[in-house]
Amino acid sequence: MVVASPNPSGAEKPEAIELPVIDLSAERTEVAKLITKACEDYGFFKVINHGVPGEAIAAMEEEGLGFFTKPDVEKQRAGPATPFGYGRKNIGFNGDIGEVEYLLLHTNPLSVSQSSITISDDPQKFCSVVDGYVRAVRGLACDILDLIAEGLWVHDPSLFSKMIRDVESDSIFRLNHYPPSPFHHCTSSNAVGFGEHTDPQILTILRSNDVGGLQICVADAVWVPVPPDPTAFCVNVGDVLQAMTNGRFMSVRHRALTNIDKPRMSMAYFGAPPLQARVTAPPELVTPHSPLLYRPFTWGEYKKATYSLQLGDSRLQLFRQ
Ligand code: GA4
Repeated sequence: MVVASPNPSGAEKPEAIELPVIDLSAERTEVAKLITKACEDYGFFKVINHGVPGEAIAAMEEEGLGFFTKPDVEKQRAGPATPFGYGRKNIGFNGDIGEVEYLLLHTNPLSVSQSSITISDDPQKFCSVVDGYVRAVRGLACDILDLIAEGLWVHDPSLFSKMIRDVESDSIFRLNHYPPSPFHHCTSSNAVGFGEHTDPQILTILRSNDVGGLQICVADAVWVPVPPDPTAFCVNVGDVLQAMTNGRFMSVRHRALTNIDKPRMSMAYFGAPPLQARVTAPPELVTPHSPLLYRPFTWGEYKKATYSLQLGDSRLQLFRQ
């Protein structure tokens, strides 16, 4: 079992932080400013009044729980994750492990319908629930990306959102289930469910049940818990957005720990460009004072690098110029 590395010795246990909470029903220009500031200062924020229907969330949660409570043999029929499908403990292809089981799906409807055959006894229902949820969170991600373009004064207001609206978008959807797991006596640490990493894509829209576990890494490697909030979505900047904002936004490291007594289930939508899309910062964000930080690359190239490395590796570094 992998246990959480403690914070630097002598440091007190960090208090949970309250991420910036952004009310999407507030005045647009103000919201754009707040989101941009949150992306610069934290790389993470929460949104409320997000417009994702409660029924779409509840139905997705029910499908997820329905799957994870199935007997092992049945779940294994949807695996192994290559990378899509059901996975357990193994993350990626380079030896990363964690106390987690998951379903990883491509959001393309054809792919969802193929995967659902082994996931659910009612594949059609499963597909329509995933489709409803993914449409709603994709809409939310696009709204946020348009607000970001506004907040950054980028000329093309849909510069970021058009990448995930594209029918060829390589966006994915993940359900993570962290079964309760015992406290590690020797180190007094919780087991690591999903090890530290940054998200490679543009933007992640995450929610969980009422059980904590998410931690984000703030300056000097201090891990700070983010309390669960099922009424909100937690949004974070991915590596591609860090590159496209020429390093103005940070794709922040985060991880998930398990709990001793309660199961955590999270659902994450990762908005990504099409494989052949070119990723680079627009000229407005490149100045003599902030020259282009990363060489232009395609999402396909970046994804290949991601899968050739381990979960915790700093892959964006390889693209520095
Ligand atoms: C982290 C973010 C997403 O969950 C994910 C993960 C992917 C996987 O589980 O297949 C990766 C990981 C994630 C980054 C490094 C590589 C790829 C596991 C791994 C070791 C689906 C993604 O896109 O990148």
